[in-house]
Amino acid sequence: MRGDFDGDGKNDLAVFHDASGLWFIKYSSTGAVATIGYGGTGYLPVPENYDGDGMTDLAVYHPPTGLWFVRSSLNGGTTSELGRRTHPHRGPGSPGQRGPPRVSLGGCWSASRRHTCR
Ligand SMILES: [Ca+2]
Ligand SMILES: [Ca+2]
Repeated sequence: MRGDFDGDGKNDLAVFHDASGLWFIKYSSTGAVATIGYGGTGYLPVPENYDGDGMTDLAVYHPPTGLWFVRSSLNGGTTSELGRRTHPHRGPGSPGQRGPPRVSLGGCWSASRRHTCR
């Protein structure tokens, strides 16, 4: 699993151990490994940035009950929600920066007529 839990723009390595409900997250900013108890047996890890602050939030989904638990990186508070397992991708997304590549023409360009360039 990967996510940017510390918000430095780089992915952090994360492992969820469901038997103990422990998350092991290696923060890319410091290299330190954090151990956080969240979830447990039968829970699926679904980390995502749910609150839109740029940092991935710890989140687990419990299929038997259909409950989601999201721990906001903003205030550390847990939100639980009943819902189906659909990936709630609702972030702003990146608009992308596509466009024609900028090519320098060197200030000299001729289409059909002959030009002398120096
Ligand atoms: Ca990071
Ligand atoms: Ca967040």
